[in-house]
Amino acid sequence: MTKLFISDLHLDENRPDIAELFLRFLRENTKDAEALYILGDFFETWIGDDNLTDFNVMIMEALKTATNQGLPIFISHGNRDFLLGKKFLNATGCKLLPEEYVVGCYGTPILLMHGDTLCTQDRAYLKFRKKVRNYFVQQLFLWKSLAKRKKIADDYRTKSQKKMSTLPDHIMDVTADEVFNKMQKHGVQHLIHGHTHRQAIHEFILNNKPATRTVLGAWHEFGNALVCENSGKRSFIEIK
Ligand code: LP5
Ligand code: MN
Repeated sequence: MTKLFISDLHLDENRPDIAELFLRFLRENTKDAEALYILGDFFETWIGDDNLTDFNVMIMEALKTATNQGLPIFISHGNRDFLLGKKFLNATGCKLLPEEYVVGCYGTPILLMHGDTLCTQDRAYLKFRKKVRNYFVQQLFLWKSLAKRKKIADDYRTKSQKKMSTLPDHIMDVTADEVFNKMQKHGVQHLIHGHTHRQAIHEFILNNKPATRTVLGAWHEFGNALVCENSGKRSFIEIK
């Protein structure tokens, strides 16, 4: 038995190749899995559950087929798709994870997060995040037409891309102190997150005991997933 973890697929109709990888992953890599965890930024952007494009419907149907066949799928909000809501969850059978969630992994408690809130040096982003995670700001956005919402999301993306090209690398990475804070808060020795796209398993000492921080990679060129086996082994697989 295994538990699977993926994030940052950034599914987008302009990249049908990534969607194809994901569909293949569902068909071929989930046979022994007792659960799939998607830790945010599954979609490139999500402007509301009513944006039922052919592409979005095709992905939602694939999720529905998988959950119907008995694969529990848990999904967290990322900084691109935090508007995934009840209608999406009802249509797909996916369950929404809270921002910070401790999963029992064959006897080992592991903290799951998207990872954006670990980047505490990125003050401008945290300010932006506070604004767009406000319930009323979101309702105002959702009242707009799909065309207007798409334009706003595209503008955010352009601004974000411009800004990222000027930021030093370390600002966009997690802050070590914040990683320790979150792990201490939840009393865990292990953390899995995405967002930074810097795929790795970092090993360190926390409270005089071995600890790990596993960073899931993005699916820009090929897919990748972390496989946690019931033997305790944790490793990455590539989906090509
Ligand atoms: O996404 P990524 O990884 O490239 O960069 C992130 C941060 N950027 C973002 C923005 C997203 O890319 C785009 C969001 C799309 C949302 C769709 C729904 C819209 C709903 C809106 C209302 C409810 O998250 C980036 C980080 C980076 O990670 C590393 O951690 O640095 O942060 C930013 O770039 C944010 C800037 O610092 C501030 C942006 C200010 C935008 C100003 C307003 C634009 C006005 C346009 C509207 C008319
Ligand atoms: Mn992200």
